[in-house]
Amino acid sequence: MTREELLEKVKTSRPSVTVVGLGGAGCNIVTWIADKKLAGGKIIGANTDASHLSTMTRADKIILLGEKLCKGHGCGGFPERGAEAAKENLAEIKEDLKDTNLLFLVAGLGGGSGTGAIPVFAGVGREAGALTVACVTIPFTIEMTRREKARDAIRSLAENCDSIVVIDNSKLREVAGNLPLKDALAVANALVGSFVKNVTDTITQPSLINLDYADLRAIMERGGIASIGIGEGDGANRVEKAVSQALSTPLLDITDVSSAYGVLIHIVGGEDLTLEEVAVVGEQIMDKVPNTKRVIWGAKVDPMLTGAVRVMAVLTGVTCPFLTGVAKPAPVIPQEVVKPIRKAMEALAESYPRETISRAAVFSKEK
Ligand SMILES: Nc1nc2c(ncn2[C@@H]2O[C@H](COP(=O)(O)OP(=O)(O)OP(=O)(O)O)[C@@H](O)[C@H]2O)c(=O)[nH]1
Ligand SMILES: [Mg+2]
Repeated sequence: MTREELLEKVKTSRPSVTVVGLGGAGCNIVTWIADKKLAGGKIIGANTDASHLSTMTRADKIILLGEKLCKGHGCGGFPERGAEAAKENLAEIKEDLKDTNLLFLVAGLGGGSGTGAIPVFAGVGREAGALTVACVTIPFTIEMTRREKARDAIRSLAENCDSIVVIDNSKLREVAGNLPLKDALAVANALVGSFVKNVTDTITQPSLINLDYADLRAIMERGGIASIGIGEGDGANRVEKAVSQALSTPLLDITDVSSAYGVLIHIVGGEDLTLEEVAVVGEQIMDKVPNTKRVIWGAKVDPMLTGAVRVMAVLTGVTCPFLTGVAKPAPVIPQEVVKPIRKAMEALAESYPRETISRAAVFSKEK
């Protein structure tokens, strides 16, 4: 094979990534991703609410779901309507997803559009042979009935997705030292957004340490429920500190961290991040999550970050009390853990414009 042929091969073998934001929250999150420029991925916004969809000026494509059924007015918190609406656009959705290798479906569960449409999109993705990863938030405990709807939606997603990355908004608020609501939503959006962006960037762009599509598939294919944690560290042993924090404070309460099926670690550091620092991460994870079958990690340099490292850990194949209905008392998180996490979260929140959030349903039409 000549060098030119090889370069051509590299181009054509790059996995094609599609990110779909569904409903108000989903569209808000993918707008953040589009703002940060997603290298090597297509962004679609889909909603039954025409007015909210019209704000999605940076998406590669927008889909008004269920025009006949909802007339562009949203679906008022009814997931059955959201599902019906998405089915109205089935042919178009199939066409849009047909060549996708990796599909991210992003939504805030608990409303009508995102919650109802996400299993429909997942079914299409899986049928097309894409690695289908849902990234969802579950509503705050104050949104009681919405949490019930979210639980049902996750169960139905489990049948249609490879992995479902779940962030519990309430847990997020607690871990971050009880942030005000809007800040907590900003963090959730930036967190889900950076997960999608980091994974996409590392499999499509050269980084300090690359993940490839096959690695990701090994962890996320049929990975079930996944939980995310973040951590930040500086000074001596900064990578170790950040990884340990990220693994110990998942943003969805899980029954047992040590029994996760797979672990994906993503590290971002400044120009001073060294390969040696990152190379020890694998052993460290094996120590903390001893029953894990598969561990992968990627790292990238962000020139804006000096001295510190930021780590995101994704644990797949976990069980969580919220879904099984077996309640367990949440452990109290010590202050020394909350502080650096809060710092990382505030940095994330800063990257998210709050005015986008005020357009979401949570502030306007709770029943
Ligand atoms: N992370 C995040 N969650 C949000 C945001 N806005 C709302 N939520 C959460 O997501 C849930 C669903 O809200 P939306 O996404 O606005 O609902 P929708 O899918 O558009 O559904 P309908 O408006 O009923 O058609 C809410 O109950 C909140 O918990 C946001 O900007 N970010
Ligand atoms: Mg809406």
